[in-house]
Amino acid sequence: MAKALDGVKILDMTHVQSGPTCTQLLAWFGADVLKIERPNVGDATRGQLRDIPDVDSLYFTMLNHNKRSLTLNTKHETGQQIFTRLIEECDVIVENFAPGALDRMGFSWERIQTINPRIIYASVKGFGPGPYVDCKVYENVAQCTGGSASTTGFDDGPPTVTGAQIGDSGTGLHLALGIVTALFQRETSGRGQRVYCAMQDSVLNLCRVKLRDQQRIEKGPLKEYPQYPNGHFGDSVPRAGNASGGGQPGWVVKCAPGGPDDYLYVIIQAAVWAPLMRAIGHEELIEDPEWATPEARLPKLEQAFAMIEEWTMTKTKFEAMNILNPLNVPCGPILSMKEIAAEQSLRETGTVVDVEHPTRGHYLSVGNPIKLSDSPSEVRRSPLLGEHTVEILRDVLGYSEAEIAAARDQGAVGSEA
Ligand code: CAO
Repeated sequence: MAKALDGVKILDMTHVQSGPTCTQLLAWFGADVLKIERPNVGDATRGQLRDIPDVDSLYFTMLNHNKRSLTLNTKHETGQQIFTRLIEECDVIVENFAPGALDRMGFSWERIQTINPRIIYASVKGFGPGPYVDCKVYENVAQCTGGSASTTGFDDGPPTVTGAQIGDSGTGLHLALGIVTALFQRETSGRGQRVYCAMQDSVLNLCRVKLRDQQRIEKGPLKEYPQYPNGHFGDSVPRAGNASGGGQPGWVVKCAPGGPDDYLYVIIQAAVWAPLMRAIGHEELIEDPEWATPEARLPKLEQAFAMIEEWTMTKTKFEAMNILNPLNVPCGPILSMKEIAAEQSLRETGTVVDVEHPTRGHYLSVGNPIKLSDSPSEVRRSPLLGEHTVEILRDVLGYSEAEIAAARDQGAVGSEA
């Protein structure tokens, strides 16, 4: 079956996590992603956090599915000629180097546009224009500067980073949308354009509700925060522990048998107050004016969740969920990564996939979380370093065997393959 991005060629200059997340998604939608890596070196993540000696790490394999790898020294003269030919052939160039790296290679946006006016040039950087524009940035720096860390954790603890890679993968997702949008606009304009996503901006976009709360706090206390009514509010959004970010109060409650992930997240949605109270054995509170309305409950949320917890501690998180779900109580178990890896329904939808790799054997990965009915995603293993160098030079650029051998002898392309 045809794929949504069949025929789109991506010149992939990305490394580590943010850029590769973006190009992997485009590859899953059918784009031909040509990953350019430094000869003999490759993406640094190939060697990071290795679990098997001399084998591409899971860090790399899980972010580079469905791509082809070409090793090319873009600072070498012949390498630059090849790179120029690739710019001519491709629809999109994506990079997430430190600021200015591509310019230092001699490829400014102006030059890239001259080589191919239809190309879309997409970048991830730590910051947008401003005082920090030249800074290198990794995940947690973005979480800290984008407003996530200051609003995550508990009131009496330090700012906390989250396990979700909202700076890296989150920005990669934003960038992918920018690229597809630019491809769409090119249909009418005939021109490429620059797409730029700053990690700080992407994290802030995901922290939108906290900027909402910053403006609310100036008008009075945030009543749904655990600090209300007895705690202290300063002049900026405090950390809210596990409180729900929306208009309905939620919290994490302990379940049996009390292991580190034996918890259930429960939301006391106004509409289900009565069945929830009936389920936990507190029918007397259903009509009690001290408890019956969301406003009456607001100052007593800690007590409300303590009552719910008394009940959940007598059940496993799944037993509690099985009772509450039919009552329409919004709730969800805290799932450990071990449980997620074993979850059959995620395997069936292709969200968790088992991938075969020639040097590492089988491993689990996250498949495409975006499901299109007319563009199925199959997950193909990540490429070995330089695995497709010859194939790309020959089939995409039309190089002869002699030209390929010459480029290899000069060190412009790698000799891994
Ligand atoms: N041939 C020749 N040189 C190459 C090359 C190739 N194929 N590929 C990369 N290089 C060069 C670059 O041109 C750069 O050289 P200069 O320093 O001379 O310009 C050099 O390799 C290293 O690039 P870098 O500075 O991007 O790499 P780093 O490891 O020092 O920094 C990172 C890593 C992530 C901090 C930085 O790239 C960055 O800030 N990126 C933007 C933000 C970002 O994406 N962060 C997310 C990281 S996790 O997803």
